[in-house]
Amino acid sequence: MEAQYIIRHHRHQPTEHQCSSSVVKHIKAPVDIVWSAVRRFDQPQKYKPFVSRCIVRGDFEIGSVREVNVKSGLPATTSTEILELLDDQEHILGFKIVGGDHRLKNYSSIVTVHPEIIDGILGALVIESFVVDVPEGNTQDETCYFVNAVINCNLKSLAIVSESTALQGCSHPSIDSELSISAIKL
Ligand code: A8S
Repeated sequence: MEAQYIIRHHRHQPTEHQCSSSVVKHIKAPVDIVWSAVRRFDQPQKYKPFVSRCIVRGDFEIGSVREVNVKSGLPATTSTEILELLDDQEHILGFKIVGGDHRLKNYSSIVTVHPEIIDGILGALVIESFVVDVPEGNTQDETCYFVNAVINCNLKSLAIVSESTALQGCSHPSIDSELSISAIKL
């Protein structure tokens, strides 16, 4: 299934001086909850742990541009990003990095969210792929390693945010009493 989604939605054509890869994450929350976080092009800080601030020009339609500030400690301070694709039916978001103070030139990424059953519950399969220039002085492997690490952190955090939202929406009496029992034990 994963391979088919990748073939269908995540086809990048890297040139010789680019690298391309994809990261997959299984999340125990319904697609709608995961997608509602992913689609907010104006609020990447809701789940991306390295983003400190984001300002958007435009009405978050295709062509909207966001100015992202990243937290200190990274080889970057700002990033200018343009929304290229937003499909609420198929749950696809695509953006490109068009500027900023960092080393990722010609970065383009696609995120898709698909329904999936995980341990018998309704979950989501998230796939994020990218293509980017290999910066001067770095190898293809180093570049992929760096970007994959950033995306892995983003998707781990997306899972935490979505799974906690999914749990909040489920107020089952037996769960509530179990929670109060564990509170007493503490
Ligand atoms: C994303 C993906 C990436 C963001 C990278 C790869 C970035 O925001 C960080 C460090 C950098 O060196 C480049 O979906 C840049 O946000 C965390 C500032 C672009």
